[in-house]
Amino acid sequence: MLRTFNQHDIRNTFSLDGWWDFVTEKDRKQSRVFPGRFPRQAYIPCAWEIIPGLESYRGRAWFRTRVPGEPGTAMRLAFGGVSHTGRVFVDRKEIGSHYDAFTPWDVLTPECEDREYELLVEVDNTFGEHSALHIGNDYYTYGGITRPVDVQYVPEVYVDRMTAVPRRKGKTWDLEVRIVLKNWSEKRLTRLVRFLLNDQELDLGRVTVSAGKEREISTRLTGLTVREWSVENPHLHEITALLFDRDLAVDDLTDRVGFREVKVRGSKILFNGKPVRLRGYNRHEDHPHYGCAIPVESMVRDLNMISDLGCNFVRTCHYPNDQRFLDLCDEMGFFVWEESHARHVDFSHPAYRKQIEDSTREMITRHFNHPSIIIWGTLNECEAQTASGRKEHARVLSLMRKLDDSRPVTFADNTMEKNQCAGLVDIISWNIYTGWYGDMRPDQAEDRLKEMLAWLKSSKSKGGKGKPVIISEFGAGAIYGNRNPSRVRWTEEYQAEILDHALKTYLNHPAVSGAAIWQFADCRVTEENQWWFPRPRTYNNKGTVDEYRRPKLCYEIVKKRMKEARDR
Ligand code: ADA
Repeated sequence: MLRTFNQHDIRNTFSLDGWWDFVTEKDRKQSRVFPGRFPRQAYIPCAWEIIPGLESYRGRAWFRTRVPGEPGTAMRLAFGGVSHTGRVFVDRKEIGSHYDAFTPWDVLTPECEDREYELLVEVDNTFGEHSALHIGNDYYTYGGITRPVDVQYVPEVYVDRMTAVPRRKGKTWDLEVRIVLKNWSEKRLTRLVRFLLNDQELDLGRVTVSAGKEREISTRLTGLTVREWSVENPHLHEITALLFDRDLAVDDLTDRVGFREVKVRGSKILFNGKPVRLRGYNRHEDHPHYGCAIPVESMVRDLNMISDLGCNFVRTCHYPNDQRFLDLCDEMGFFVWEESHARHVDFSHPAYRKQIEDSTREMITRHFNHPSIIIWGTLNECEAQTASGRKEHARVLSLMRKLDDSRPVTFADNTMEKNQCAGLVDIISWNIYTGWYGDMRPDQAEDRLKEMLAWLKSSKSKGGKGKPVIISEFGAGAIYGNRNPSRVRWTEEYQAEILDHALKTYLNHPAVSGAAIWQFADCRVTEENQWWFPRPRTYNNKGTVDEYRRPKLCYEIVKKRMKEARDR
């Protein structure tokens, strides 16, 4: 399933997760366009790197299954994520493709017949001129159909998506709702639309959608007295859009909302009107048993550990996450900073502009309703120190605000005093590695913070003054099991020392609204980008736990400092 809850009672859907035929390009014998033989199978969702012999395979591969058609409907294939490019063929006819592993997408086969269809997906995880966001990086780009796949049978006019914005009005709430209908037929059709919130049902009237087009309708519920969402009490409300053709209910879409509001006021981040302090982690979607295709049970394990560590916050570095992870954050009560897919990307790459726009638009459009998401981020450690870089940051940040005016936006910066973009964001976010990078000692975390706060207050920050500050990354590397009283680099002792100084500084400083440790678990990196300093084991070893989630020495220190801050 694409989500942790059922989204359709009327629409006929089922999961395509499970065994698919599988062949890599290098295993293919024939040179015909489509593979004829599939020597093995893969269990979807899967990263092919978990298949012995393919641990480091970077190339193309094909997946095949069969899906039955349902007469009078269109077959909508909904992918949670394919890494990193998928091309979909139904009966050997290409019906769509998508770049970027980290956002959901779908393709449609109209006018289904009562028979079986062959579904082929060509997957590509190569780097090059075609890929600006998936590049050699300090995380690994896996290959495969790495998130769940559903097949859905949709009528001529169906509900494509729905967004709901809660607006706090004193003691009551308004809910701004937008519903987008799509018409795949060649006829102009009219349907009756109804909207449900809990037991309240609203008739939104008759809506006409032109052939092959989409149509947005909106409504606003006012004066609602509802249970709010918070990390302590993560109460969720179901919302449903219903479509009727005359008296017959023909389609539906259910999602969930949490009544909460996040705003920036002066140097504070306000959550439901009160200042909030974020304490938590950067977390990659990475595990040696699954690659990036992490099963929901393993996500729960990670979040249980992050909660055990006394944290309330997760940054989905550096890309949109699997929606089931976001559902869990909604259900368990975590604040989330979700970001569009970019780390150290090259703004001059020919494919960059379209790909970052698509990643940002798809992330916000499809992940809009998660109450846990309180911050949208983008462009991690990109070119923020030049005039052209500032223009690009302004472009992406304004796209985010256009898509959603209800959440603050930011980017994690490491250009520090050279940053030209502090005036563009709602929240200032710094990646600071005192004691690990540069020549400052671990006990100089406060000195370095003071330097940066002084810069922020000065005119040199070009409009950054007075904004909330999050320390979006800090930490150090340690190889699990490497214990040595010498406390040299890569020992667990040195990592713990750096984290202890950093946490005592960042969790208690009145000018800091949030702190996210880099990082929760060790993660695999790509061999291709080891030029500037080789990562031991070809892993980023800054996890508080290693890749198997085995706690390092710093675990108990982090837990102590986080809980002190929580209970203050
Ligand atoms: C940067 C970057 C992270 C990671 C980190 C590190 O801050 O944002 O993705 O590479 O450095 O481990 O050095």
